[in-house]
Amino acid sequence: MKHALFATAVALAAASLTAPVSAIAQHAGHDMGKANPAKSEMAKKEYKLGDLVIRQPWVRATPKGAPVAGGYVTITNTGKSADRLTGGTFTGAGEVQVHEMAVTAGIMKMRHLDNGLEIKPGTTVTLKPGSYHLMFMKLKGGVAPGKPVKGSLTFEKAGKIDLEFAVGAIGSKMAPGMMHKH
Ligand SMILES: [Cu+2]
Repeated sequence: MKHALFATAVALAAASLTAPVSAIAQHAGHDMGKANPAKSEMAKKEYKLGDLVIRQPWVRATPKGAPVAGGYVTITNTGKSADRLTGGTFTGAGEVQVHEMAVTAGIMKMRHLDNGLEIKPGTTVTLKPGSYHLMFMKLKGGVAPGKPVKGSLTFEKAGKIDLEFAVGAIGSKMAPGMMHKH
């Protein structure tokens, strides 16, 4: 995954030497522009909590009034023992759950992980669209594109950390500011 993203970045960088900027923007997909708020509005990208490194929390914007939204983040456990992501908070949401999404017999299903998501020592777990995710529920008014939204994550051992979720475009597959894979 990382490798593929890197290759895309290199390809884009190479293309920028010869192609007009508009062609590159088009290649990158129009979602990117929308998903990429002004730099000053970008949320902080890395947080540390005990042995955990928490990177790039983001939330996918929703249509107005949507009751749920998906939240995503990358967590690395640099410690010697496992921890679990059990939940968190999100401004405007009544409840935050940890979900798993998986295809079973050709059907995409979401499952609430009652006991949270294990982060084994020495591993990195990425919550992303189509996979593990945070489900922000009972939303008051959905999630508007634009400014980062305050929230928190809770871990069984490491405890709680306050952070900000950058807001990605409706339907976007990647965190705002990241390259798209083709
Ligand atoms: Cu879900």
